[in-house]
Amino acid sequence: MLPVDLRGDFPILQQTVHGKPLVYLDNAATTQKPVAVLEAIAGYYRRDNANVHRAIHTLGERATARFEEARHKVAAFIGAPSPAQCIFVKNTTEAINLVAYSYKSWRTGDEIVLTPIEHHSNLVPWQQVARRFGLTLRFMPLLPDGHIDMEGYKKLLNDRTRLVAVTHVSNVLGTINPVRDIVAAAHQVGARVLIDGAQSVPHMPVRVEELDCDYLAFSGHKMCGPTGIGVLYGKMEALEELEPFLFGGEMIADVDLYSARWKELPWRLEAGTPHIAGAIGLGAAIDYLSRIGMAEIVRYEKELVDYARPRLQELEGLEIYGPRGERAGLFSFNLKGIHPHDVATLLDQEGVAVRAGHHCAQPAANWLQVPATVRASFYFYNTFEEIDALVAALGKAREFFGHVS
Ligand code: C6P
Repeated sequence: MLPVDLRGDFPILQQTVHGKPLVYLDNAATTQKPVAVLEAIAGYYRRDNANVHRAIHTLGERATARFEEARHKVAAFIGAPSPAQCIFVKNTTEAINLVAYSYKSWRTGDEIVLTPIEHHSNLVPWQQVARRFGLTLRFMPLLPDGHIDMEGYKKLLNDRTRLVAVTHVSNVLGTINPVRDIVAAAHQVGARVLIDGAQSVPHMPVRVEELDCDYLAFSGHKMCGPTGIGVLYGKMEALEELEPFLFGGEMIADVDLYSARWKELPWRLEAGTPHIAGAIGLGAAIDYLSRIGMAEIVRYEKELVDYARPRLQELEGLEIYGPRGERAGLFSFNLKGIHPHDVATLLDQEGVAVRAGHHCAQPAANWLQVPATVRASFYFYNTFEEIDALVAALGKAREFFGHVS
């Protein structure tokens, strides 16, 4: 258990759905927001709302200070040496696209190494640049449980490998990839490494200097922050390799009629008015998570996984995908003979919110050789009772479709 009951911090969790207490198990899609985050956003709009980095007046100075303070919090949270290395973007998707479109030194024949189960956000941008610049995509082999075959991965690396882009935690299988080893091997051939941290940064301590990654992308909304704000971290030299692809206000140092010079990092890569309230909300979310402690969150989510696994396994006809051992706080599964969308609809009738589909990772479903799965994903505010409710609702779904043992 967590040492304190945090449920009261989340007003949204105090409701019923179809007459049943809401059991929110769709945290990999997005997480709920504590009062501290809601108040930080409202407080900014009530007291400090102004544009940043331009106004001389008091509100402008306050807004700028709070926005940049949020950047400091982000940097401290992931152990970035400098806040200048943390670029505010919309989300993980934009962070990855920013690297894909801004990287200025692609050479025809360069290779990008991925896993075959990446989220579309860490696949499609690379397909696009590969097409445009004549690059080749290579895919790491996986072991039957979804872990990366590290020997097979290392064999793919060569002097043409320009970038390795890999998810830290799979949003479909819950596998936790050995990113530090992946980075070390890639660096031996001089390749850069981008870590998709969408499903790791919210759930475990992630320290960029320990991982030694060149880029890290993550989203605020998956870690108790608001939607519309995310982060691209980069090593200074890796960010210097990015040529802005959005031009306009905020990113400009000086302009004449025919040319312009950019500001320094991080603003060079943040054209236009940023999501100020979003950054402040993300800062409040980071404060909130830090008060609980990321080590505590990872420990408690492991308890939830250990509690859920045998109970799910006991359900006849339920097949769980992904690793048998350590996994992140999510389970993708199918109930034999029942379409995942039907399962999710029936669970919703019981107040249980899960996701069904390919989870924006269609190649992962192909790899599993299923069209779709049901996914229950946990966060620190979930309880053992909620897992019982999930298991009971799955039992009902099975009975409803006539699969009683
Ligand atoms: N996965 C899910 O339900 P955005 O949408 O940009 O905040 O995050 C994209 C993304 C990138 N990588 C991984 C590993 C992800 O899981 C996600 C988002 C959600 O699985 C929504 S599709």
